[in-house]
Amino acid sequence: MRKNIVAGNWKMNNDLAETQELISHLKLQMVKEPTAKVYVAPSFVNLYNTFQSLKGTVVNVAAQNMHYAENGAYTGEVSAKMLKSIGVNTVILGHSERRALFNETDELLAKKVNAALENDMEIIFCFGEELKDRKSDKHFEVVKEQLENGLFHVEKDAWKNIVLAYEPVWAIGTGETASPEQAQEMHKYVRSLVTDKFGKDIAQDVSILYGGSVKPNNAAEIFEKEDVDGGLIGGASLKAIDFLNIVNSFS
Ligand code: G2H
Repeated sequence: MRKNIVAGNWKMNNDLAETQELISHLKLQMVKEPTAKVYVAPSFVNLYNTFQSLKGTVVNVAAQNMHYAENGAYTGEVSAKMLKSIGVNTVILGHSERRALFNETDELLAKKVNAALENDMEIIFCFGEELKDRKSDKHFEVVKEQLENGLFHVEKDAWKNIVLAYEPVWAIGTGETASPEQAQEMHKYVRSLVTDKFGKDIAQDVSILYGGSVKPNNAAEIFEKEDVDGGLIGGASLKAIDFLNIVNSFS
């Protein structure tokens, strides 16, 4: 049975004091047994203190990115080894902002995927089409290509460490959400791609999250769709009450 997952992607938000405040609200208000596995992904600066503060709670901590090399002359970058050394075992890879603003290609992402798996890390792998792709009816094609080029080279065994996150770029931070039907349609398609390449068992077990303007008032109708197993939440994860409402949106 695949897991329900809700992950808060804090992006480049929250300084130290704001991070500590958000964590203290999360700790106070989080239920003991949420119906989803919960993650938060702070900036690198706040990863260690967030991990330490949330130790022993149900909230897991993920990094928003990492480099593929183990160490070396890569100014400004952070490796899997560094993340693991502070206890962080999960990384978000391929977020559309990394793809669009930092020129991350499928080929680069394939290297990052390999590095994460070599270090036995869990990956939340993001993909999704831009508005022009959807308008020209190329959204399935684009998503297929992103998955085939960035992720589908992995061994079957790697899938126990992989979570997928469909994030249509046109719905990110725009207030515009894909309809539950649009999300379901794409998630079902993605599961069929995983079935074709890796078999039914793996496809049925992999959690596929939806991301893009998920809010407390639309989470439930999206999460109730058969192939939607939770969400990657940006803006609404910055307020504990909103995030927790989303975490509790599973029926
Ligand atoms: C998509 C999402 C979180 P938001 O980027 O990854 O952000 O919920 O603000 O659209």
